[in-house]
Amino acid sequence: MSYQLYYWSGIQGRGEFVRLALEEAGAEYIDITRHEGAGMGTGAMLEIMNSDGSNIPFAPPFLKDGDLVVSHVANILFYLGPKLDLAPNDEGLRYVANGLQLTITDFVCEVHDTHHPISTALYYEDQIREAKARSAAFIKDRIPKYLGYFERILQQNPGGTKHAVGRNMSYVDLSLFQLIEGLNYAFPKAMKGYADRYKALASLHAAVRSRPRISAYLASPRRLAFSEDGIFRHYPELDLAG
Ligand SMILES: N[C@@H](CCC(=O)N[C@@H](CS)C(=O)NCC(=O)O)C(=O)O
Repeated sequence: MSYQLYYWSGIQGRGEFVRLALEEAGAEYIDITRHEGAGMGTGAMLEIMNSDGSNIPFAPPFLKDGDLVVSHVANILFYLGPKLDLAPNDEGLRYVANGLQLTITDFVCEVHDTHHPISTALYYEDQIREAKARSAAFIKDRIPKYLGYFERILQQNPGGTKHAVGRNMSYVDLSLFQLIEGLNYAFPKAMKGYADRYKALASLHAAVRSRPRISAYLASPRRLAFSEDGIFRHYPELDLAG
């Protein structure tokens, strides 16, 4: 039976981290809100979130596998990783992978806060002054701290510098690819020359991009373009040289 992915339609958003894993594995899945009909569409997603069940997600993305509903990107990938052969075999390393993914979750949250530093209930246009201040600090301190950390993780991986954890590709590598893609889109000035500063990360990004299933996915209509409705948004006034 195919996995059911629930996420806001029309954007990559946080759902993309899950999508990349499903695509790399060639897994059967349905992006529920991108389809119409019985049990499909945004209505079906909201129905689950508003239902009387005891396991209802606070926010998308969430995944349904049969009757099981799994929410939060890192938790979904922790669940899917072994099933899709995108997690280390070693149990201890699976927790390492989860720790890295949770760090990615934190980073994504900070990316979101560059354009919505005050409230998600307000428009970007109503918080531009704060967004500029937040983005300047993000570019100066947070991008180098997070990318420096992930670079060290790759450089110091006993399994080799090609992967974040273990000897093989995992969902963490796919998520790091998406992070770099998103940052390049949102902050091209800040990211200029990043490949010289973060060599292992840049190699990982190129390697993931050229994987057959990923490159086919990126060229397909399933891969939506980045936009100013998603997590990674390009507002030129927020982008500064790093
Ligand atoms: N920690 C969650 C965050 C989920 C999340 O913030 N989802 C957003 C869309 S990307 C949302 O719909 N949030 C609704 C809200 O916070 O009220 C994850 O990593 O999946």
